[in-house]
Amino acid sequence: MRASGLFRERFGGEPDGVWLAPGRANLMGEHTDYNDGFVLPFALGQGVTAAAARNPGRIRAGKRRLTLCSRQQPSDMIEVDLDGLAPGRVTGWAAYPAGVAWALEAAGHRVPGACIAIDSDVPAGAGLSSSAALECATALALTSLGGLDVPRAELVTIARRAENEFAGVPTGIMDQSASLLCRAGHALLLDCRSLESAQVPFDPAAAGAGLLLINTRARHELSDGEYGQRRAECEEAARRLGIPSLRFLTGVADTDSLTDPVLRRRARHVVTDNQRVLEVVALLRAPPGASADTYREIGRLLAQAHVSLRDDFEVSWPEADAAVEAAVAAGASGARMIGGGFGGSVLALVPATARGAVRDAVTAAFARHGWTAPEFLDAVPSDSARQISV
Ligand code: GAF
Repeated sequence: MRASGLFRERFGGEPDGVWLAPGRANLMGEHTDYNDGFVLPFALGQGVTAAAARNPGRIRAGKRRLTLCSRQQPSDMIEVDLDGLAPGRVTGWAAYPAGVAWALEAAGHRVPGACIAIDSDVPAGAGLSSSAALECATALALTSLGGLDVPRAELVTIARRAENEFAGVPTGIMDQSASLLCRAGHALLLDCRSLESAQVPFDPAAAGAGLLLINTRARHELSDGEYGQRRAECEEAARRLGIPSLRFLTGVADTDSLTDPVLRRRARHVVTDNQRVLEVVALLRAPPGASADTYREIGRLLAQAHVSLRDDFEVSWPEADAAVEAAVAAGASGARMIGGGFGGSVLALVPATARGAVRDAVTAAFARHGWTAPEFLDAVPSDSARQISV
């Protein structure tokens, strides 16, 4: 409850409540969300915590304000006027919570002035959706403090709008959906076209396996242009194929008419990754329940997905390739880069008996390259955003 401690230190008094929103890992379906495709993320045990209180005492000159501080940015105390809030007015990390307030108001929900203290145990820049978690924790805090009854599905679109239009980062809808809709012991199958979702039982520990996240410490930024370029390439491929989005591809053969080899590779990744999502879901749902064999098959699909992201979508990076290779050589059933790419984390599916060997092998590979040692986190499919104390 370090956010409550920070609240007391910086604002004095007790928060009215503490809300937690998790980061996410994605089991399958990368760069498919903005192509109207399928994704299969799960929420992590790690998350962003917001300790918050309504602050009538801080309403000066009739203005409603958000006052924001963060344990990760200790020198900041940021004041945001809620009246007249507009994209571009707030930059840096505070753009995410301020953007949520803006998007809530744009959707017709009047946000109260509030003091919010933020803490996080999701490593930033590790491709684990710390930004979406910050948005979703803020969204729950502001709606609860304001007595606003906003359905989760609407909060997902509000948080995404904050990221796209206020913070100016052109993401899809996966990360906010994962943070707000996932359930412990499950992955979330989301159809990004219809926005229908389903909970898929996902409990590798019950079959003697585990999920290891390897933060390669190569930092990734979604705002640096490569992500937007991939989006644009996918849109161009769909336009040349005469379909509304790459979701409408039914198989690899449908990409043959693309004469541009780069666009053909991008489209091939999207169609095959959509298929892999559905294959993983079928494996997890097959009776009598997921076994060690199921997880070996899922591992095989993870390995295929990494090759597709590396060679067809070209979003992998050297540390991720080395981590995947070392993890699989040391006994992981499969591993792949997750998230937007160009930095961040690898997800490895590892039999419990091989966990130590995989960690050692990846650490040794990084040392051989002279790279900063990787960070390892256990990924346990966890619950979505919630209030954790009153
Ligand atoms: C990032 C984005 F935020 C998601 O919307 C998604 O596109 C992902 O990269 C790639 O699958 O996490």
